[in-house]
Amino acid sequence: MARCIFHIDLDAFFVSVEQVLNPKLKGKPVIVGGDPESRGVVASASYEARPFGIHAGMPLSRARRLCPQAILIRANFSRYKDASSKFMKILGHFSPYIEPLGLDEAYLDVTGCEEPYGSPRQLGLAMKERICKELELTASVGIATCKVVAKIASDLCKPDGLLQIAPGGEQAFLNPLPVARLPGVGDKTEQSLKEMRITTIGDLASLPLDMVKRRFGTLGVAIHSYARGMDNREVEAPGEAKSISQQLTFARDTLDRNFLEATLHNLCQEVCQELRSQDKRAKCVAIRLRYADFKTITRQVVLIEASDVTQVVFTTAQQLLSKALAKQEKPIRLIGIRISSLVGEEKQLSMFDPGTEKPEHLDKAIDRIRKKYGSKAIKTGNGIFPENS
Ligand code: DCP
Ligand code: CA
Repeated sequence: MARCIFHIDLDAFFVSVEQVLNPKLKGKPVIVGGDPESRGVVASASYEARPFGIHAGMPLSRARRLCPQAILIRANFSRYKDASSKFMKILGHFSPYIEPLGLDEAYLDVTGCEEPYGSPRQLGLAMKERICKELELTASVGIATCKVVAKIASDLCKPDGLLQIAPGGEQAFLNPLPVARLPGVGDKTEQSLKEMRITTIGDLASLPLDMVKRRFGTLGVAIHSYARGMDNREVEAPGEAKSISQQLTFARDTLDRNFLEATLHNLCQEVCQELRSQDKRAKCVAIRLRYADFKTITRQVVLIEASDVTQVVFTTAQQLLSKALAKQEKPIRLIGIRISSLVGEEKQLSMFDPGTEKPEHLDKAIDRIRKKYGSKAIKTGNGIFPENS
C-alpha cells in the first residue's frame, strides 16, 4: 500500500509568533533578527516584507536598506521554543509517527490515520484548523507518498497552503521544477548540473543512473531517485537518550572513601531524578574514575532488574567503587556515573515487597522538593559531606 506522508511547516515562524503576542504587527513588513547569536542577519521575515527582496540569512543592514519601514524585532527564543512544543503536541494528536525538523517543521506518516477525517486532504485541513485555533499560526502542508515530494509540495504552497500530490503524479509534478528544489542539490551541485545542461528535475530524472553516479557518487544515486519521485526514507522519531551521566572533577585529588561515596551518591541522585522524569528505568550502571595521573577507568555492571531507584543505583555504584579502590590506591581527580540500557516504565507493582517501595516514595518526595526549590534544597544522609575545596 502506498504511504501517506505529510510535511508540515509553519509560515514565517518567528515573525508569526511575535504577531500573535502583538497583533498590531499583523499585516505589516516585520523582521525578526538582530540577536547577537544570529550575527545581525534576518532570521524570519513576514510575507509582507518578502516582496522587498528580504529573506532569511540576509544581513540586517541590507534588509533595512531594501525596506526602511520594516519593523525589526529581536529574536526571543524561549517564545519560539514554547510555540514549537505546543505545535509538536498538536501534531501528536494526528499521528504517532512524527519526525520533527527544527522548531517549526515536521514529517508525519499518517498512513491509515486519515480514516476518521475522510481523506488525507481532510486530515491536513483539520490539522491546519487546529493549529490556527489553538496557536493562531498558519501552516503549509505537503501530502505525498514520500518525504521528498511532500517537502517540495509544502514549500510550493506557502503560505497557509495545502498541496496534495496524488500517488502516480509525482513525476509530472516534479519535472518542470528547478533542480535546486531537491534536497542534496546545493549551489555547487546545481552549478555542475548546469554545466551538463541539466536545469529542471525532469532533465535530471531522464539521465541514465550510471552517468549521474559516475559524476556525483552516492549523492548522485540519491538525487537521481529523488528526481524520479522515489524516496524510501521512513519517518523516524528522534533517537531517544541512550544513557544519562554526570561527573565531577574535584578541587583537590582525593582518596577519602567517605567523600568519594558521598559525591557518588549525589551524582546518582541527579541521574536517577533525570531517569524518573523520563519515565524510564536503567539496566546498566557504570562508574568512571580518573586518577591524578589522568589514567581513566570505567567499571560497569548489568542489574538483574532495571531500576529507577536512587538507592539501588547507588548501592551498585558503591560496590563498583569499592572494588576499584581495593585494586588501585591512587588519588582520584574525577568521579562519574553513567546509567544506560534505558527501558520504558512498564514497572510491575511490588505489592509483596514493601522494602523496595519505600525508597521509591522517598525518591518521589525528593524529586518534588528539588524540582520546586533546586537541587541543593535537599540532600539525604549518604550525600551529606563537606566540600573538598
Ligand atoms: N531561521 C533562522 N535563521 C535562518 C533561517 C531560519 O533563525 N537562516 C529560523 C527563523 C524561522 C524558523 O527558523 O522563523 C523557521 O525557518 P523557515 O526556513 O521555515 O522560515 P520561516 O518559518 O520564517 O518562513 P517560511 O514561511 O518560508 O517557512
Ligand atoms: Ca517555516
